Amino acid sequence: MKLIIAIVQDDYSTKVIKSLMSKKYRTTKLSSTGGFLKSGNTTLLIGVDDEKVNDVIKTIEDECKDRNDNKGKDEIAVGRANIFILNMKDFKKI
Ligand code: 2BA
Repeated sequence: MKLIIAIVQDDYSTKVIKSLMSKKYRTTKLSSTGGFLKSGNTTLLIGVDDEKVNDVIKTIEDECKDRNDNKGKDEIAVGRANIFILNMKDFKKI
C-alpha cells in the first residue's frame, strides 16, 4: 500500500478531489500553507493499493492541465501539484 501526499494549488483542488472521488478514491483534504509564499494550498492524503498509484497520479495530472495560472506569481514557478509517494506498512480502520 502507498500513502500519496499531494500538495495542490487551491485553484485546482476542487477539480482534483471531484475527479478522485468519481473514481472511488478516498481522499482527505487538509488546508495547508506554503512555507515560502505563505499562501494557501491544499494537501490531499490518499491511501491506495500499489497498483492504483499510477492512476491516481494521472488523475491529478489531468486535472492540473490546461489552465492559465500564475496570477501575479510570474517570478516564481509554483508547481500545480507536488506529490510524495510513501510506502505504507499497514492500514487499520477501527
Ligand atoms: P511554498 O513553500 O509557498 O513554495 C511556493 C513556490 O516558491 C515553490 O513552488 C517554489 O517555486 C518557490 N520556492 C519555495 N521555496 C523556495 C526557496 N527556498 N527558494 C526559492 N524559491 C522557493 P513549488 O516547489 O511547486 O511548491 C509549491 C508548494 O508545495 C510549496 O509552497 C509547499 O507548500 C509545497 N512543497 C513543495 N515542495 C515541498 C517539499 N519538498 N516538502 C514539503 N512541501 C513542499
